[in-house]
Amino acid sequence: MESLLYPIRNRFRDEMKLDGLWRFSFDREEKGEGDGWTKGLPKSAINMPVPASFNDFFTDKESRDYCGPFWYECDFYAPEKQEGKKTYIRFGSVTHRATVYVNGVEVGSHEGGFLPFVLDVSEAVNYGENNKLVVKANNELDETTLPCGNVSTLKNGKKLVKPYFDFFNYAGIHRSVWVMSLKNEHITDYDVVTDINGDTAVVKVKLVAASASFKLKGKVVLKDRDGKVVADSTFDMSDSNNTDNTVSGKCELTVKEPVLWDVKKPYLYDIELSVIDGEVIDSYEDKIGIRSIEIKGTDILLNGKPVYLKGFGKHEDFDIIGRGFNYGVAKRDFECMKWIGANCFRTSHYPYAEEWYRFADEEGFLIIDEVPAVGMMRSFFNFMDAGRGAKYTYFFETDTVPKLKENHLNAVREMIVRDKNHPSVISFSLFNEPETISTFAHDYFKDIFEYARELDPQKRPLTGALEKTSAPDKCQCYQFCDFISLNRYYGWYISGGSELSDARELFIEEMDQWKALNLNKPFVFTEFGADTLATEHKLPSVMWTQEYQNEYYDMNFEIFDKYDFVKGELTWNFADFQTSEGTFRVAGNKKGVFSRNRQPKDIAFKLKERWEK
Ligand code: GCB
Repeated sequence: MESLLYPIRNRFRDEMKLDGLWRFSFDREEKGEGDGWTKGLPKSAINMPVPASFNDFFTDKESRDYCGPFWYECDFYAPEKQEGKKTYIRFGSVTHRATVYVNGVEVGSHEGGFLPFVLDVSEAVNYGENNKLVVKANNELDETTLPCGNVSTLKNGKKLVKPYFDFFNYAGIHRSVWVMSLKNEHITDYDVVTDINGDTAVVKVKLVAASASFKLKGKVVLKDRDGKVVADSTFDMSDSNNTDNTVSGKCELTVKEPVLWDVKKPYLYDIELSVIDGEVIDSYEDKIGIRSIEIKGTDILLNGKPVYLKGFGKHEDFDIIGRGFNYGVAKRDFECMKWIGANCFRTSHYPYAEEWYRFADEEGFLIIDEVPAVGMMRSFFNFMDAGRGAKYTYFFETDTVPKLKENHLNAVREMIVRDKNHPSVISFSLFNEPETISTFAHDYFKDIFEYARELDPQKRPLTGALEKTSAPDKCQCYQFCDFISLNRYYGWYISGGSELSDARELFIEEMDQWKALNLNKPFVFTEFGADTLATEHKLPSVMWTQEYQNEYYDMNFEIFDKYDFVKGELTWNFADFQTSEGTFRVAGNKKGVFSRNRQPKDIAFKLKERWEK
């Protein structure tokens, strides 16, 4: 795998963002290749902003709901001085898959729409000239893709994507694209693990470089916020990994009286990593936090102290730009989360743009980082069907499972490699609401969890979000989780409105069953919420009004507070968001605490009061 390090620029490294206006064509007849689009799009191509989803720019349904292949193109200049070095193109994400061409030469492809990929284009680039970059993307889903879904064909021949999940299937180049120039021998990766012992911390660093030479030395320097060196080490890069032509080395840095990274007190150290062959030949700079995260009994301990998770399940979702990353939207979201007293969010239901994690490191937020394993249940309304007790045990019994699992393992690997060094990331979530009650699901997830445990250098707690059918007496997968994550909608999908008192009884019944299992693990509510129209008020309340959202939350808080093993509440959802259309969705999912344009509903003030206590 190529390096997933976030691009930076320094004495040895160059990067150029290709964000801006690209050219774009739908490929309705799937004739792009035949017509030579790999070398450049036809004159009829239109303008398309990058990063963004293409869907909501259009004023016609056919374009918004387009399903199939679509193409992007841009030009970039490769300076002559970069010749002889390595040139890479790095995509933050292309949803859901992409094949990339430079000057008509295919340089690689990637499956999965929520994680970065990096392609070596050194041989395909013309230096001292303009180069044509073409991307063939595709947004179709099936039961092997992450997330899962399928494609149906209407009587008029049009394809329509059918997600098995409750968010709009936005597509496009959603995150920044970079051209990077690196030296032939360069740093490809590093891991950092911090052990805290009284007033000393040991920072263990593993450094990896693309090189065939065992003579290289590695060097790590750690500086505090004022730029003062607090520890450094020079060491041999003598471990080789022949499968990917890299060498690596390790060191341990002792930091006396470290300032720990903490919630809302996010102290970050500068880390400078270098490789030396007589002289420094490459370096990489980043920021790290010294902190510990562990589960002890029913507690989640951050730096040895219990922490209660308060916050949200979110989406990357906004008006017009869809799922495209935008710094302004992210900034507003962090300001809203700070205002309300939250300390945590789950990247439901896919890993977000890297900038979110860098932001959270700086702002002192905790992240449960989720892989795009959503829709692993053959149902468009699993949130509804679950309440009705429908049967799903066939999902993991089909011949599509080996491919699904391969994609799932790949996404887990890419997510952990990308996000492992962020102090904000306190847990990896490996699924959202799959079928978990069959032995097939058990065997499937056992392997997924083992793989993630082995990969994460920090050995963070692992979890997965369980829906209602994953009941205490039926679920065969909760034991893989270090803390149990429940998505529950008592008072919404189950006994809503005037039946809220029944919902309360049923909720208590289930919680008593979990309690009786004596798992000695923390429980976190990773979803609970009620659809609420920001325009609606009614006394007495009915479902969908702001008054009902308040009553629903009051009932849920009463239950959370009753069980001392409940160690977190992440409401569904931070903000209203776009979904597929249907009788259960009023132009989207309206469970937001904030509206889609990030203004508070009444419930926001109740949460603020509770969370600030
Ligand atoms: C769920 C899903 C989430 C939905 C939510 C809802 O259980 O995990 O993706 O949006 O319910 O609002 O129904």
